[in-house]
Amino acid sequence: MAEGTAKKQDAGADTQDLTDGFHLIIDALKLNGLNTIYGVPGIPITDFGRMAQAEGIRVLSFRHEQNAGYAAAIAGFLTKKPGVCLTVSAPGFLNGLTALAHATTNCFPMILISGSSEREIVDLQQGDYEEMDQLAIAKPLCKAAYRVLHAQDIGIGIARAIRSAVSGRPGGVYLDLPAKLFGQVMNAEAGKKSLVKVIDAAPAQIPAPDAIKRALDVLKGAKRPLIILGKGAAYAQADDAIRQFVEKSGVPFLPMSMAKGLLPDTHPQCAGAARSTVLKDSDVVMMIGARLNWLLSHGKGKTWGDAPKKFIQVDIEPKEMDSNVEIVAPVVGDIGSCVAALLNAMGSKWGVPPAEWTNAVKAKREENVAKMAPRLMNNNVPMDYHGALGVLRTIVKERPDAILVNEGANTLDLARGIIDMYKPRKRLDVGTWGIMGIGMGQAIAAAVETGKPVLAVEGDSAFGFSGMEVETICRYNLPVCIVIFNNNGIYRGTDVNKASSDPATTVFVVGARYDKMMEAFGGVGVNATSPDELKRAVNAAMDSGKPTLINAVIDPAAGSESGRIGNLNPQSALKKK
Ligand code: ADP
Ligand code: TPW
Ligand code: MG
Repeated sequence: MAEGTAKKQDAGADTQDLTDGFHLIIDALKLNGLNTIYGVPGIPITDFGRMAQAEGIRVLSFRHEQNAGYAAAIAGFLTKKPGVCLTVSAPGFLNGLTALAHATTNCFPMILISGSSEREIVDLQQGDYEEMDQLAIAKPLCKAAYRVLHAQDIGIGIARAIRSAVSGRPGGVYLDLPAKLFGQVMNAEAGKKSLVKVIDAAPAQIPAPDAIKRALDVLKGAKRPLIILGKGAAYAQADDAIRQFVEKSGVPFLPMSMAKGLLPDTHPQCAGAARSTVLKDSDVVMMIGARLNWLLSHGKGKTWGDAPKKFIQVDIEPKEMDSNVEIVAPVVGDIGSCVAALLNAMGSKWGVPPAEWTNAVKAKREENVAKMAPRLMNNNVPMDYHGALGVLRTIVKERPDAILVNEGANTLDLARGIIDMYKPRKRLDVGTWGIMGIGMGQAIAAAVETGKPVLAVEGDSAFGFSGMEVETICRYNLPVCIVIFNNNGIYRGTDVNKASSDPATTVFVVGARYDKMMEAFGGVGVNATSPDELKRAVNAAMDSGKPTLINAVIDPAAGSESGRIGNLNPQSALKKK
């Protein structure tokens, strides 16, 4: 009997090998190398999860679909294969939908598979169990949405979902599987034939030679060039070519948050510590897998200074060009192919940028690094952000293979600036939307997909959005060390409500002990009040690989409103008037 098939006795004497929707979905996923599912069980997908596990798929059960979805999204970023999230109908689907929208926004390939109720009842709005027209709701939030009604279409449905997620600009795909589909039976042989192994799911997109020449001409003419590497460049897994290109060009580079480590932050050309200078003073900027969105002030305004600028953009999405400012040299293609073509066309006589510029960038960078150094070595109790992050910075330097997950406001902005990264795709964070709540989902997927130890540096508020997943981390015994920067609240723990006895909207229970949460599930909990205690606890956790949560007590007055983006608060516009 073929794998994944059920033998059924006909009423007559002859027997026929049959398969069903359950097994066809499992076989289709496995055939395409999708061997991990992140989800939450329930009607109508409980048995599917059990069967998938029995058939060798790793099925990780979460406590909330949103966290499973964030896990799937980041699995997509890390592996270039769609991360799969599995949910029940209506409420489970909606819980997973935030993560699907997040994946689409961040250009991560992901497939949200949700069970759904009876089509006939949903469409007549007759009030089925968890009734909802999920396909219609998912559509505006993802790249593509499909529904499979018949077992013989499962192979095609999953193939379409995979292609849509990973080809071109990657993103989220919704796959709607009505309850009835799972139990549909069909001939096993015909079922096997109906499955599709997707060939070349993300075909190379070769840039036009003219576009390459135009880009290099602009770059060559620059007096003060800058390369900005974004998370699309990290996603592309063209690490060697990118490094060669940057080094051969001699151009200072600025990594966006999740592109840190593509080249080490300590690389002589890294301009991370001279960010405002290079954005303001550069005359030609080449973006590789980075968008000119709010994170880069849309390519204009004070951040970019008065000097006229020319932009070169390397991206797989043609519509991205000119989205915010004019792009004088668009290079459309996949980053691996584009960077290879650039390298090739540079030839052997490529000159480096004027020393006046590269020396100015270097001087600014050294000045800023020197200014920061003493603050990172402070031993204040209670700890401030710099004292605590100084310790974590050294730990990451000593353990460059570890994956850093990071969310919060001050906890995010300061950690991003202070903790140097040394290898590609080791820094995972809040992404394009600045989402709180990605932490535990990302930590779990990072551990599962890479097998490397994970250090999650979390604001106390940020952690709260996905905190219950510490049970998941303990249940699967994952090598995750969570450090909570506990400043008693959002941005600061010092706000006072003068109008009533209710606490202010941004403060939490004073002196909370998040470490006890971890102990409740058999993990290691530590309360750390000094940089020394923090260092010892993190090192012990990283050495042992035991699930650990460290409650790092941070001075509640140390942070600032909204971290580095306080200027985006509407109130700050009023104050300026
Ligand atoms: P960051 O937030 O790091 O600045 P963004 O998410 O804004 O990065 O931009 C990533 C860009 O990378 C997107 O415009 C996306 O189309 C592009 N991209 C993603 N993968 C590839 C790839 N393989 N080749 C080319 N471009 C890619
Ligand atoms: C899904 C708004 C941005 S940052 C933040 C919130 C609630 C928490 C900051 O406090 P934290 O960090 O984590 O304790 P720190 O070090 O400054 O004290 N809901 C979502 N996403 C966002 N971004 C918010 C709310 C927000
Ligand atoms: Mg906080």
